[in-house]
This record gives sequence, C-alpha cells and structure tokens, in this order.
Amino acid sequence: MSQELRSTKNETIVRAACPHDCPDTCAMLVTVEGGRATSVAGDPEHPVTRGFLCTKVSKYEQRTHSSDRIKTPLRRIGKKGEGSFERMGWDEALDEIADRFRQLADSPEGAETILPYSYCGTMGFVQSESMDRRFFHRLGASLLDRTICASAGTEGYKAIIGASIGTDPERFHEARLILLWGTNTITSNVHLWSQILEAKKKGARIIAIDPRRTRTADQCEEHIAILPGTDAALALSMMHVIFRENLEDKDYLERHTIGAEELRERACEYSPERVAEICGLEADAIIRLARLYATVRPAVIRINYGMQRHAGGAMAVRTVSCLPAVVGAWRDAAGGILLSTSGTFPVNRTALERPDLLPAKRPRNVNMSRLGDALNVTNDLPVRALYVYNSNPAAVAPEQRKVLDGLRREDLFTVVHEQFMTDTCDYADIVLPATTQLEHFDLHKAYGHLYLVINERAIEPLHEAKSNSDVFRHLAARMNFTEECFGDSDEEIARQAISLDHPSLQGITLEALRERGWMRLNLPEEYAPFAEGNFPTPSGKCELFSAKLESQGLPPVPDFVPPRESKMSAPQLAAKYPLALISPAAHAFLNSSFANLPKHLRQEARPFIEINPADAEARGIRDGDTVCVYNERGACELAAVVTTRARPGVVVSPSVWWNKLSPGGVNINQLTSQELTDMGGGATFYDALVEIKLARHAATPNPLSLQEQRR
Ligand SMILES: Nc1nc2c(c(=O)[nH]1)N[C@H]1C(S)=C(S)[C@@H](COP(=O)(O)OP(=O)(O)OC[C@H]3O[C@@H](n4cnc5c(=O)[nH]c(N)nc54)[C@H](O)[C@@H]3O)O[C@H]1N2
Ligand SMILES: Nc1nc2c(c(=O)[nH]1)N[C@H]1C(S)=C(S)[C@@H](COP(=O)(O)OP(=O)(O)OC[C@H]3O[C@@H](n4cnc5c(=O)[nH]c(N)nc54)[C@H](O)[C@@H]3O)O[C@H]1N2
Ligand code: SF4
Ligand SMILES: [Mo]
Repeated sequence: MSQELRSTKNETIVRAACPHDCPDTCAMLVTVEGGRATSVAGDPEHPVTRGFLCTKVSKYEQRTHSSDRIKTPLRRIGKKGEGSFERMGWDEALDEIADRFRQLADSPEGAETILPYSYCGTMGFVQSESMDRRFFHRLGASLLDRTICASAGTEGYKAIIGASIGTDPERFHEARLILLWGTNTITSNVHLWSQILEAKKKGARIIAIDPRRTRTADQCEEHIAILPGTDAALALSMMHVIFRENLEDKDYLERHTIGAEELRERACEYSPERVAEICGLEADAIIRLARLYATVRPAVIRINYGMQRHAGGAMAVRTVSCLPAVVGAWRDAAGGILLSTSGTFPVNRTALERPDLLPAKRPRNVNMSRLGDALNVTNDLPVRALYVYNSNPAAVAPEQRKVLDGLRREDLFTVVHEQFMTDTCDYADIVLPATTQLEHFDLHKAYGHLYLVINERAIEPLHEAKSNSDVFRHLAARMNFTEECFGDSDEEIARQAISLDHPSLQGITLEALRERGWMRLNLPEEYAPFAEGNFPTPSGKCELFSAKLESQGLPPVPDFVPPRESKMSAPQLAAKYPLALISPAAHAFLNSSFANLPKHLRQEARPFIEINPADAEARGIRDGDTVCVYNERGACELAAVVTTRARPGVVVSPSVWWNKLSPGGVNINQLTSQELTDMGGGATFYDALVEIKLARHAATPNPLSLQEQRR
C-alpha cells in the first residue's frame, strides 16, 4: 500500500505526480479521508511546482471521483459510434480479447494485423511505456510510431544539439532576454511562467513570437505575430542581420560548432526585406529583434511544440536552435534554448520495453498520425484489431473523417481502455475501465524540469478499474507469455527504469524517491550544458552543418521549408481556402482530457474560432455568429469570436473538444491533414487552409464577447 507522507486520525497525505502530458510534471500532495481523495495540492517544497497546480488539475480528485467514470468492462450492443453498451465481467472481457488476439496471431496474416494505439494520457514509466510495450512486442503486433506531438521538433533539435537537452528551466529567472517562441507558456507550461515573472521583475525583456496574441503574449513587452509555419525564415533573417553586423560570437562558433560558414552563406539569402514578406512582419521588427538577441546577455529561447506542427516543423526547430550557438548564448547557465529536458534523464528503455521480445522479423511500423489511412487502406496488410489506451484518437487524430470511417468498420475489433466514455470508446467492441493517477503507482521523469517524481497509490482502484500495467499482466497470462518480465510488479518496473550506472542518477534510488517524493538529477546547480561545447552530436560540436543528414539526402544546412498549405506552396488551394487554421492547446483542457468535466467546460464556454475583424467583415460574420469552417477534408461548426487576437489571414480554434460535445458531433480535426513533417514523421495539425462562411447570425448580446474579455 502507499507510503504516506503524513497521517493523522482522519487524514492521510500521499505524494503523487501529475500524470499529464505537460512539461511541468508537478509534485502533488493528495489528501485522503476514509479511502476517498478529498483534495490535491502542489508540493510547496518542490522548486518547480512551488505549491500550486494549474487550473486543469487543481481539482483532480473530482476527475477521479467523477460519477462519469467508466465503472466496469462494457460490451457494445448498438452500432459502432452510437455509444450503447452493456456491462460485462473482467474475466469474460479478457478472455475474449486474448482469444481474438490469438486467432489473429495464428492466422496467415499474423499478429501484425493487431495495432496498439497509445499516447500520453499518463506519462509515468509504469503506466505509459513498459508492460504494454513488452506485451505487444512479445505478441508481434504492429509497432506504433508515436509522432502525434513532438517527433518533428525532437528530430530538428537533435540535428543541431544532439539530444533533448537544453537550458535548465530553473535558471530562467536570471535571464535578461527571454524569447517565448511558439509557446503559450501561461496555458501549457505555467510553472515556467513563475520563473519568467521573476526575470521580468528584475528587468528582463520578454518577447512572444506567435501568430496568435495569446494570454502569454498579452503579458509580454512585445508580441511578434508571425505567419504560421514561417519561423525558420525569421531565424535565418535574424542570423542574416547578426552576421552582417558582426554581432556573432566568433570564438564560440569556432570552438564549438561546425558549419558556421555554410550557415552564414545560407543566412545571406534571407534579408529582412525578403523575410518580412514571408513571415508577414515588418523588416524593422526583424532587425530590432536580431540586434537585441545578439547583444543582451543572458538570452534564452523557450521554444515549444506549436511551431513544429507544420510541413517544415522539424526545420523550424532546427533553424531556431542554431541561434544560441551563433551568439554564444550557451555560455550562460540562464542562456541557450529549451525545447525539452527529457534527454537529460538517463532511462533504461531496454529494461522497460524489452525489445528483445520482438519476433525475428521486425513488425511493420504504423505512424499514429496517419491512423485514418492505417484503418482504411486495404491493399496493404489490414489492421484487424485495434487496442487503444492513454489516447483518444477519435477526437485528437488528424483527418478525422477517415479516422471515424476506419473506426466504424464492422470487421475491426476495437478495445478501448479508458477512464471516461470518450469519443473513441463509442466505437469500441469492448471498453475496459482504467484507474486514474490516484489509484495506481508510478514514477515520472519530466520534459520541463530535471526532477524524477514519484506517484504513490493514494486510494484503492475505484469501481472495477484496473491499471494499464495490470491489464497487460492479465492478458500476458492468458496468452501464455511465460517470460519473467510479465510478472514484474509496478515497483520493480520503476526500479528498472532508473537502473543505469550513470553519473546523473548517482544517489537516486527508488527507496530514496519514495522517501522524499522527488529528486533532482545529479547535476550542478548552475547547470550550463553547453557552455564548453560538448554537444551530444556525432562530431561533439553544435552541428550547424550535418554530414549525417546530408548522407540521408536531407538538407545539410538549415533552410526554410514553407507550410504545405500556403500561398507560397499551393497558390490554387490558397485561393479557394485563404485562411490558415491553427488549433493550439485550450487553457482549461489538456488535449481532450478534462474536456468532458463541468468545471472545464464552463471555463472554455463552447467550441469557437477566433477570426480577425477584417476577415470577419469580408464574410459578413459578427462576433458570436455560428460559422461553418470547411476545406476538402471536412467541415465543422463553431462560434465566431471576432478579435484582433487572430492576425489577418489566420484563424485560431483552441482544442481539443470532444466530438460528441461539439455541434454536429465533430471537432476541428475534421479540417486537419494526415500529411507529415519534413523529418520525424510528425503530425501537421497547424498546416491547414480553410474557408469560413456564416451559418447563422447570433442573437445579441453575445456571451462570447464577455468570455473574450476574460481571456
Ligand atoms: N492547457 C493546456 N496545456 C497543455 C496542453 C493542452 O491541451 N492544454 N497540451 C499539452 C501538450 S500535449 C503539449 S504538446 C503542449 C503544447 O503546448 P505548446 O508546445 O506550447 O504548443 P501549442 O499549444 O500547440 O502551441 C503553442 C503556441 O504556438 C503557436 N503557434 C502555432 N503555430 C505556430 C508557428 O508556426 N509559429 C509560432 N511561432 N507559433 C505557432 C500557437 O498559437 C500557440 O500559442 O502543451 C501541454 N500543455
Ligand atoms: N487539432 C489539434 N489536434 C491535436 C492537437 C492540437 O493542438 N490540435 N494536439 C496534439 C497533441 S500535442 C497531442 S499530444 C495529442 C494528444 O492526444 P492524446 O494522447 O490522445 O491525449 P488526450 O486527448 O488527453 O487523451 C488521453 C486519454 O487517455 C486517458 N487516460 C489517462 N490516463 C490513463 C491511464 O492510466 N490508462 C488509460 N488506459 N487511459 C488513460 C484519458 O482519460 C484520455 O481520454 O493530440 C493531438 N491533437
Ligand atoms: S497539467 Fe502541468 S501544470 Fe497542471 S498540474 Fe499537471 S504538470 Fe502541473
Ligand atoms: Mo502534445
């Protein structure tokens, strides 16, 4: 049972970790009374969490104890998508799943017809990437390429820096210039915002580079409203100015980089005048930004994943990531760039995932961002069974029409393991009830700080819920998988995750973590990863020129890759669908998680789309009207918010809403495409052209305007 932090007669405090896909991985304290979680709070002692949780998770106990939880296994009795189910027993459900999997594995087509589909509903080692991987490896199921969020940026960053290692977020408060580039920090990384506020109080300049005037941009000294998908051009133009004016750090470039000359030549092509047009900015703004960036120290860039959901997404991150080396910003602990800290954590993936269990002939890889095609294309080996956990593809995957068509296939056997009856559950043959974070054990690393955080089980599983690891243990037993690893307990799995002889893990054991709740990686307090070079690239240098990419036929030097759907690359399409749609993270949801709970739905009001007054007027659209957003892939109905938050030519629809809670039963992913990024096979959610027409005028006064004022 759980290790308790404090216990009184009535009340126990248990240490936990926020499980969600968020860089902050907060350390939580859960109050338990009489077997029920009564509140959650941020650990006041954790240097990043600092005693508070965001608006999404601050009432997590309500999510856990919600009456809408799935309580028992369910069997579908209605049509796929209808949502009619009846209760079934666990034994019956597990037997049926194991039987179906065995039949498929024994068929001539084999186990590759089975596709696991999961992402980051929970991010712990145990519940996210261990027993599940072992099970599907041993089964020989298709492998899933998990590309829906970050793979483009990860690859782009890796090309320059070598791994997902960057500036320590705890040093941001010492920076004098902070560029918030493609990140809505207050919404999606709020604990970094505390650091930024400190820096601001000490006089730092904070600049947001974002097509949308977000609530974060509102708090910045300057907002650069760049056109979506054009960040690489802006970065190259900054370098153009920096080299032209001899503002580069020649010593750093010489000692710690390769390819400075090639990069300089490339940057020559991107004059501020030319780039102003590409990015929809003033040339002067680019020149000012470049001079500021090259002269203020320490200067740090926070890039997040917004900018890499475009055709040239990897290149955008790759190009921006050159900047700190060009000006020598890495010399300061508070300088450099931060995309993700995840590569700083040494993790024993082999022990967790057991790739040795894979069959001799490696199964095919299915890209999760093309689920629609994977479920529909029949000339290849078809997918005959789909097992979904930690994800809600019916709402979050691109080109939704194809996804839903695929999920509707009568011959597809679909299992969904979930906490709530999501859109995806409605298409399942069997639904299994999942535990929430308060009901299972886990260990977390972070991608926005440098601490490991433990999650003790605070309460017993509610109703008949089972954790992911438990379900895969049961299925493994039913499939007669006899390897010892299928008997590992959750605690053993957590121990295996950190079982590496690595200096950063020195002194960190599961026992110490359980006692303290969280521990910082064993790194210097003034951690400046690349002050002296030592990049984890093939050459050990910051690779402004990459021989490795060149050998793969990819551009060896950063360059600008325009959005696939834009006037630049598809003028005819742009004439028909002139508005660039982005659908970034909604403030009160976490992807589609929480998008069914009353508090969160009240906060977000209703599915809406922001449109600039000029674009609205041209279409006869007034604030609060219902509009139809459409392109060749699909259509959806949204409420129009007429606002200068959206720049002309760009429309913004915060996401991800549940289909069944949206007008017409579909959401914004009707419009998004399955095309992939230039590297990393990533999804291109924000590379989508649309047109908008009025559906119906609103009765005035319009409540959305009030909401807009609150934003
Ligand atoms: N509240 C909340 N927090 C979240 C999430 C959530 O859904 N809600 N999701 C979590 C997850 S899974 C992730 S991956 C992260 C996502 O968080 P972020 O990585 O911050 O990503 P996005 O919200 O996708 O986009 C961030 C910003 O980039 C802007 N943007 C879009 N396209 C471009 C572009 O081409 N160039 C530039 N410069 N900016 C662009 C958007 O307008 C947005 O304000 O947040 C996590 N945290
Ligand atoms: N249009 C548009 N689409 C997007 C995005 C966007 O910005 N715009 N963002 C994209 C991004 S960045 C991402 S990361 C993806 C995210 O997509 P998903 O990873 O699918 O994330 P969620 O929508 O949060 O769904 C996670 C589900 O896992 C369930 N879950 C949580 N914990 C557990 C558990 O322990 N066990 C089981 N079995 N289930 C659990 C939750 O209840 C939830 O329904 O969406 C992408 N889709
Ligand atoms: S979603 Fe992020 S900010 Fe909110 S509690 Fe979880 S880790 Fe912290
Ligand atoms: Mo994500």
